[in-house]
Amino acid sequence: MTTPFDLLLRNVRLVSCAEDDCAVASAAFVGIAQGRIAHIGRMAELDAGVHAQAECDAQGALLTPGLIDCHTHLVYAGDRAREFEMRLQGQSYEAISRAGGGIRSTVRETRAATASELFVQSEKRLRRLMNHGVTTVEIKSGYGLSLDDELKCLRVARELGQRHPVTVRTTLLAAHALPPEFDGRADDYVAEIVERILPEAARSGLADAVDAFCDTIGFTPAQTRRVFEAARALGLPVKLHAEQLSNQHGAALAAEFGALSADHLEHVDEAGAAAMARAGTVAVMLPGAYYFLRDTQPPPIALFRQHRVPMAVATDSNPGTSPTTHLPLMMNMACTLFRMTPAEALLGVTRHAARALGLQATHGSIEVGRQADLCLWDADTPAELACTIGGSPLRRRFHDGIEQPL
Ligand code: DI6
Ligand code: FE
Repeated sequence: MTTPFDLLLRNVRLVSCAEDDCAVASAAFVGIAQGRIAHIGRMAELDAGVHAQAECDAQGALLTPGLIDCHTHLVYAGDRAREFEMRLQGQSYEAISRAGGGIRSTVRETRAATASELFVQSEKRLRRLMNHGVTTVEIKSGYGLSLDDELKCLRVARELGQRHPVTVRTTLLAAHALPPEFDGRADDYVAEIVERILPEAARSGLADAVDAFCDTIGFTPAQTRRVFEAARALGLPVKLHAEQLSNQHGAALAAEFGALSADHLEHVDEAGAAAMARAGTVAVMLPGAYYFLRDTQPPPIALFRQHRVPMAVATDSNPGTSPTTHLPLMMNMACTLFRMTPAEALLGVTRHAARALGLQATHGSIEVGRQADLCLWDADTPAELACTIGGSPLRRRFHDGIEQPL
């Protein structure tokens, strides 16, 4: 332990998330240098002469990796409270969507907003996410649905990451819904995505991955395949909104393309889960959307366990089906609604969420050499984190080894 630390966290209850059981190591210390984890050990072994620029005595508080929200639609304008009322009066999400509401109503407002208006609205949501422990967030486009508007949203997402102490990964989701100017011409819109939007997003370096919504109110498996082929040709990894409302065999399609993740998956079958396991595709659970749509078919957690498909948990933060910015609440819902264990829920917002973003070599666990993104909680166990409904036991948050004000 000769290197001096920039920061030394003493006396933590450490959950590294490097192991599947999320075991807690009490009386541990973590030394940080140059934004990375430099040393992990037991307090009893801590050299009294160790030198650190800054120190923090955690007094036994729980230390976890910083939380990773691996599926959000954070950049949009307006809200959909009116549709919430319509659904309370008995209209279904699909019916509202088919009548021109749903995603399309957010597209109208997002197109009308300037980049700086979008930035201001989205920044509020980002701050809330961060205040609940998020240090890495994936942000999708998908409410622009034209070349200029999709790029506008991706630029806002990138700028959010540049102006705030949080790591942002962007995903192009041009295949989210059919824009009105392409009514009845879905294949033409897919051609627009494949020939213009995707190449421009790749050329400008604005997209880290490509996603599509493969469902009855989204795009067909054949159209999704065209988007995936174009992404592959440009060297971009893919993800998929799959099997949310019906089984389109999207999970198997995603696996065929070595997708980072397939997300939602309420209606996935065993062949889909097995294909994901073979491809190393992460299953992203989105209990907020399940709850908000009052869905009744939970994703087959037992099947994912049986096939050893890594499970992540995310907010799906969006105005229509999951208007939330509370990732610890999603951990609670993953347990109460989907019967995941608290350890699975914690791995779902740390190590497995990192994998869903292709960041498994650097993020998602507390191990020497990893990014020093950390959360200190007023809690003793992972179960306490997952047990809270909507509170915020976060005490301190570190990004790149630097403490950030809450
Ligand atoms: N599935 C979802 O849950 C969100 N997008 C998607 O493909 C919903 C987006 C919205 O309703 O605005
Ligand atoms: Fe989504």
